[in-house]
Amino acid sequence: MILLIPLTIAAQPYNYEVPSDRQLALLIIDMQRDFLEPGGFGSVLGNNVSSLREIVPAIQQLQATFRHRNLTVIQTKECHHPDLSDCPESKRKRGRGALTIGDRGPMGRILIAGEPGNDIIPELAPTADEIVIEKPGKGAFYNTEMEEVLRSHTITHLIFTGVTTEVCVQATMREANDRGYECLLVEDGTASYFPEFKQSTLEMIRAQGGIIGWTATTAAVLAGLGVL
Ligand code: C5J
Repeated sequence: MILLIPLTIAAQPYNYEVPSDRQLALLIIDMQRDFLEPGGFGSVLGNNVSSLREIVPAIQQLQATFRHRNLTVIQTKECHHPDLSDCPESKRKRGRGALTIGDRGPMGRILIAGEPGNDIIPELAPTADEIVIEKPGKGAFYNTEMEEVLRSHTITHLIFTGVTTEVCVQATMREANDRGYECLLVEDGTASYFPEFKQSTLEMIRAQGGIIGWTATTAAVLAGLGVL
């Protein structure tokens, strides 16, 4: 018999209730070298990538807790096929930097699946049995198996972490919300190259009674899971 453990997480704009921990998944969005290390996609777009590392310890704590409780952890990677058949020309042209998607940089071809720079950072590397969804878009539902994966694991509640807050994290959270998932964004588990965009995103999500979902700190999520 599987024990159903309900959870309550202290969140904004009000408590986040999960009927059973088995319905909960941790989503780690795009914690890839391409976004966190010099020479990757984030830096060729002109961003200072160093500040994004600040969220790594918080995500590590959540990842370890979910693993320990045998709860679902899903990572995503933004990437394209080597022949770029899944990359719209409009996306390649955007940014107008010296290098673009598919070009060779110091960590291999930028944003291409299988290249060293496209890997998840070693601190958060998935185990062999964890789910990693490769996505060609900003949202993780577009052109991926995300919905089938969530359904097959009977997941209804999603805890969001990763980068960048206002691009891939927010896009995925909005896609999930429209599909009926109950979404919570971890305030200190997400980062942007633009701190003010992160702050605005947190406020947008939880405004109007939680129009897109909830936000909470890592400590509150861990307390809800009975860890702290
Ligand atoms: C971006 C992402 N910022 N993972 N991707 O292009 O947010």
